Formats: sequence, structure tokens, C-alpha cells
Amino acid sequence: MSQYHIKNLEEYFQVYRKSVREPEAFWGEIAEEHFQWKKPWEKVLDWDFTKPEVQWFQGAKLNITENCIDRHLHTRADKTAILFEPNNPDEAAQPITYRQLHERVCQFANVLKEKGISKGDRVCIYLPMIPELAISVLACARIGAIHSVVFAGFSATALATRVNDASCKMMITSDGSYRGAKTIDLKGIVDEALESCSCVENVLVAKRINSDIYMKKGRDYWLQPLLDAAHKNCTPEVMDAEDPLFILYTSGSTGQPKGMVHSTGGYMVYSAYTFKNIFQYQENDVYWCTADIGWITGHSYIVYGPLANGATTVMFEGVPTYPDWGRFWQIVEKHKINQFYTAPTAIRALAKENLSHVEKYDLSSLKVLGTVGEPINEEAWHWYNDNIGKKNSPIVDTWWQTETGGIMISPIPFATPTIPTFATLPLPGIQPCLMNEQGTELDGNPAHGRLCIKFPWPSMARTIWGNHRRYKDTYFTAFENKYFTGDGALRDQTGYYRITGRVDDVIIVSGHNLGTAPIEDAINEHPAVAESAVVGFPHDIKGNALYGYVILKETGEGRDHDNLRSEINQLITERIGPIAKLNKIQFTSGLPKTRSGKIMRRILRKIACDEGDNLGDISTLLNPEIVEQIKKEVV
Ligand code: 7RM
Repeated sequence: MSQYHIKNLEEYFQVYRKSVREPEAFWGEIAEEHFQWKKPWEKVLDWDFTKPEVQWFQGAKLNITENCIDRHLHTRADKTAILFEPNNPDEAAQPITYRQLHERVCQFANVLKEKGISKGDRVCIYLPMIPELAISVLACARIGAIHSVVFAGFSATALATRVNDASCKMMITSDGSYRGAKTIDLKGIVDEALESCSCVENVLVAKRINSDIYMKKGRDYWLQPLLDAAHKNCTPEVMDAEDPLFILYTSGSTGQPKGMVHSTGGYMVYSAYTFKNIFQYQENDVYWCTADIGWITGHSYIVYGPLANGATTVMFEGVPTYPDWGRFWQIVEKHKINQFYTAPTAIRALAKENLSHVEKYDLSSLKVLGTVGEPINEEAWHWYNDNIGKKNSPIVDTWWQTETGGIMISPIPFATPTIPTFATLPLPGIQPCLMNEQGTELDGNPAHGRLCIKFPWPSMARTIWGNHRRYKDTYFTAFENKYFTGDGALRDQTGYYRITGRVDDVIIVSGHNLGTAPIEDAINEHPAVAESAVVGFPHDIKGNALYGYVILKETGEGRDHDNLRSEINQLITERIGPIAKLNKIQFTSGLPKTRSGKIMRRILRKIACDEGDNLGDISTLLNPEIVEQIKKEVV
């Protein structure tokens, strides 16, 4: 991707300006230069945010798997495409070359066809991080079936809701999964879910843990024998650029999850372009993103983006804590990882542990470090920068969403100077703006407001599956003619963006707008604090007051709580001002988190407001058990 491949800040500004002045020429040139199309487009972009309707590369035909696999066979057939690292470090890593990937995807695609799946059908994939997960995703794309990956940590109820919402015809799962020292009975969860899903006709089961499972006659099939018998070639289905590629669910403010629908052509172009620029991937690099393919990060930056660039992408089955807290760094050393992409929640957890887990390993292969998923606090940023990057690898703080399909605001390593907690500048083609509550765009710097995007980009979700109305209401009605992200952001004097968190995380205390993130940053600076979350609760005089949940490091656990409380408030006073002092501080051993590592402030807010008996469904949390404990410890 030579064209528009950015190497310094000046180039960034040149490319950015072109992308805004002539978006169609800009994306048209990238799409033409770097991808294989079976038929060119008639029009690069057609859009109307009032409907909302967006079409990229109208009329073009392609198959994304040809771009991710087949075209590399001339030059990279024996290069590792996917490098599978198992949960158990004693089990051998499994490299899958582009040639092997081609064969396995084709065989899998043929099995899908044989079981009655065709273009447009929805296939639910509920698999652990094993090669079959990436392969089944690509097999769906090969034949034009729409994949709906559900993270294999979700419960039977959550799985059933998603299967029914998209009327999936098929389920792909495994007997079970490994997670550290534990095994999980995935097939049992699927069986329970399918009791309430009449749409699913067949279940394909990969063997992973060799457990003894129930197989329903005429419905369930072991995958391997079917694959072994399948043809090793499968002609790729010709897809329209705007045909849906996948559905991926994201939780909303109401109970029903939103099935975000992503397109084929635009998604391919944008995920590949951003991968190349943000990770500065070079031909023999080994890239590792620790996310699960069950999340958008895994879709765009484990599977599609890297493979479209002919990269080597690592797929890790395990957890950061098994067999010990050194696992990530052991893998970095073992595979000589060059680009490493993870989440702030993982960094904070790792930073809590003894540094010896890091120091044991040679991390000198690292060139670029990435973070995604939530605001990274300053302390975690420095820990990452100092101990992992040795102050030598730029950190890309990448802001984006399931809805955006790809990274939107991020430094470009070696081009954009980084500042802790700033996602910095919009990528080419991305036109962010800040709005005040009255709906006026905030010109000039600095500014703080609601983050919107005023122009379409290729990988934006096109709709919510089965509910275009909700798509419009959620994203396109708050601000006229703009996509509303739901996040707040600050733009500093130089135009750098800092994401301040979900807008619903803004708390107005005595008329002052306070973002939770900077307060949490201040709390986390205290040497005894490991992690914290701040929410608001109603207060007679201030309107709202602040409630802090604080997890202490081991070293802080014996300390006098009242002393700690006043030290924490002292820090907040110094960093932000007395207005941001916490009214209540509760020390706790954990925080409720979503499975992708986001703190569920909604739950903490209810507990702080004394509405803890009315929490709604918390079964999709990573750690639902913590909720009862927090309720008991309320101050
Ligand atoms: C990729 C992903 C989206 C929400 C988003 C933000 C938050 C993500 C950052 C971030 C601050 C970041 N998709 N978020 N990245 N906040 N800095 N670098 O996470 O759909 O699961 O979540 O995550 O609030 O709106 S997601």
C-alpha cells in the first residue's frame, strides 16, 4: 500500500487534506491500487445521513477472501498467514501458511454449501480462539454467507438472543474450550441456547478438548470428517461491494443487543488501509492482537486487515494469567512479535503484578504497541511505554467502535508525536467534530464536546440488522446530518483528540462538567491504587456528587482506609480541583466488567444510587459475582 502510506507528520497532513478535499478520488485510488475487484465501481460514494444511507464502491464486485488469501498465493504461498498459539504453552504453536489457509477455507466453504448454506444466509459462529474460528469466518465470506460471531464467553441466553435476532440457519461451535487451567463446555451452552432457536438447522462441531458430548442426530455433525471429505477448491462467490459481510452484536443502552451490519467492499478497503498505516507492518513482521475474534477488534485486526495485507497474524487461545502473569511476554519473545495490540484493562492488570514477569523475557523485537477499548489512563500508558516498549516503541492509542468497523482516531507511529491519554489525530478520510448540547459545532481549539463524524467513511456499519429505525435513532438523530459516536472528547490547542469516555460518563457536579476518566487518572496516580471507577449519585446541593470505587494494590491492602481516602481526595484536588473530590470512596476487590474489558458504570451507578436491587440482566458480565460483593460493601 505505497500510495498514501504515511511516514511522517508532513505526509500525514498532505494525505489528510487530500482525503477531505477529494474523498472520492482519495478512496478510489486506494481501492484501485491495492485490491482485486471483479468489476470496478460506477461511483465511489453515495450518501445521505438523513435516511441514513451510505454506499461505497457502488456496483463493484469482489470477494474479500480472494483479497485476503488467493492473491497472496503468487508471492506468499509459504508465508505464515495465521500463527496459532495454544492455551497451553507446552502444546506446539501451529503456523498456517497462505497455501494451507486457502485449502482449509475452501474445504470449510464446501462443507457449508453441502449443508445447505448459500449466499445471504446467516451463520452463527460460537468458537474459542482456535484456527477453525478464523477459517469459518473466511469460509462464510467465501460463499457469501453472513457470519455472526458470538464471543464464546457469552451465556446460553445471550447466545440464543443473537441467534434468533439474525435467524441463523447454522451454528458452528466446538466440544469445549480451554481457558487457562479450566475447560468450558461450549457444546452444552449451545445445546441449551438452541432449545429456544428453531431457526438453526445444523450444528458443526470442532473437536478441541476431546470431551464426551451430546450430538443430536440429524442436527449435529463433527467437523473434521466433513472437512476431510471436502474438495480443496471452492470458487469464490461474486459479491456486490455493498452486500453484507457480517453482523456483529454490540450492547446498547437498552437490553436488546444491536446487530451491526458491515459491508464487503468498504469494510475491506478501510480495515486493510488502517492496518497498514497504524501498525506500519513490514513484510516479515509478526503481528499480534490479543483481542478475541468475537469482538470487532478481532474481526478487523486479527482476520481481515492483516490478511488483506498478506501479514502474519498471531491467534492466541489463552489468557494473560496462565500459566503465570508472564504469558504475554513469553509469547512476544517466542514469536519475536513486532506489533503488539491489546487493551488498557489488560495493561492495568499486568502492571499490578511483579515486574519480574516482564523482565524475564526479551522484548526487543517490539516496534509498535497499540491499545484499544477504553481510555488508557496515564499511569498505565507510562507502564506500557517504560516496561514493554522501553521508551522505544510508539504507543498507538486507537479510538474506534464496533459501528465504525475500523480505527478512526489514532497516532501513526513514527509520524504522529504521542501524548499519554490522547488518541491524537483523525485518520485520513475521517472528519470528526465536537458538538455542544445545543447542537452547535464547536469551532476552534481547545474544545470539549460530543464527538461526531460528519462525513461517511468506507467501513461504517450500514444498518442494525432488522431495525434500520433503531440505527437512525441511535446514531443519526442527536445531531443533524452527523454520526453521533456516544463519546465525549476534548480537542486541545494543537487539534489532538482525547476521548473522555461515554457521554453518559460525564457527571455534572455543581454545574461543572466532569468526565470520569481524568478523575480516575488522578486516583490511579496514588501508589496504593490499582484501578478505579467513578460514577455520580444524586446530591441535594451539588445536583450530583461523586462516588469512587477503588481497587488497591497488594501493597496498599493493609493501610488505613480513612487515610487513603483523604490522600486520594488530596490528589484529585491537586490534579483537577476540589470540585472533583469524591464524596464517597468504597474500597473493593473488583469492578463489574464486560467481557471485552469495559467497566460497566451503569451497574456501579445504580449501586451508588441505592438502586442495587434493580440491576437488570448482568449475566453477560465477565464477573457477575463481584456485583453482590460490591453491594455488601457499600459505604
Ligand atoms: C474497538 C472497540 C467502543 C467504545 C467507544 C469508546 C471506547 C474504544 C478507545 C475508547 C478511549 C480509546 N469497539 N473506546 N477505544 N475510549 N480511547 N482508544 O472497543 O464497540 O467495543 O467499544 O469503546 O467509548 O465508543 S466497541
